[in-house]
Amino acid sequence: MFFNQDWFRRTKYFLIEQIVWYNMILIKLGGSIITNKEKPLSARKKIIDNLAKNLKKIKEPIIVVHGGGSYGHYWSVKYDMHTKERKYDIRGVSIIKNSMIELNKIILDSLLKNKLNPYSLPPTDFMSSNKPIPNKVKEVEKIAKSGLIPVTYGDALWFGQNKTYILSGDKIMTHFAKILKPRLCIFALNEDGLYSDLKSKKLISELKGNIPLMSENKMDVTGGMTRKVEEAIKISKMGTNVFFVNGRKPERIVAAVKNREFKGTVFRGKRNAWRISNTSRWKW
Ligand code: IP8
Repeated sequence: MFFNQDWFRRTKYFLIEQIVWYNMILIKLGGSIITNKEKPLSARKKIIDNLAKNLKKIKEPIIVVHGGGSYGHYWSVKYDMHTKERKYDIRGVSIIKNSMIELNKIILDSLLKNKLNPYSLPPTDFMSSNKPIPNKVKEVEKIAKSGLIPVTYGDALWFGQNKTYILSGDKIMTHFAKILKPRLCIFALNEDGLYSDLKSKKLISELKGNIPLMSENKMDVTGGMTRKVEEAIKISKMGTNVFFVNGRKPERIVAAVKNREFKGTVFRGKRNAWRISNTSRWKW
């Protein structure tokens, strides 16, 4: 008999594995999409609202991480604070932290307005010096599965021994991906994805091999696009697919989540590679 006890047992474990494995989605809202980096302390409220409206269409647990944009980065540049742990000006640390709370509040208000249930989580809730606390990160997953949307962000953090540092939201994505093994990671950018050539804006639909040169932004203390690509590569090597999509077209985020065709760049996770080659649903 094909449908014997062993078949049911194996199918049960396969399904459990799928549920445990493909548990949730990590979404990073880049600082350059949620704020205007040319203008200090300016949030793009319409874009944030539009992102929130589209996040509402996702029927899976999600965790949102957002960047600093013209809030955190603006003050980090002013106080010359960077990702390397040092004895920075404590006034700067306070002001950077405060500005990130302000930006976080704008994101939370927008999610609430769009009938989502955000749960603000400053990174101090799951970081100790520059390391994630695995048990705390696992709690974040439980919060997401309860229907709340954990919302965390890049921040100025205490390192220890009177040192502080800037933790990038991109780095948080990697910490979370390593511990939580999400179904996929999405970075919402102010661009369609990664370009092979900045002038012609030729989009790379799938990143394999060489990494293209990227322009540096002096307003960005955490490394801008270069950092994002580095983290995306790390995450995809852990086996999770990573998508770069344009946050101005948030329907692309929804399409990516729902396995529909979308415009963007994919960093294919090794774990998923065999699935992709065996299905025609993935169209990039
Ligand atoms: O924009 C940086 O986070 P990122 C946060 O995700 C601060 O790199 C405080 C500059």
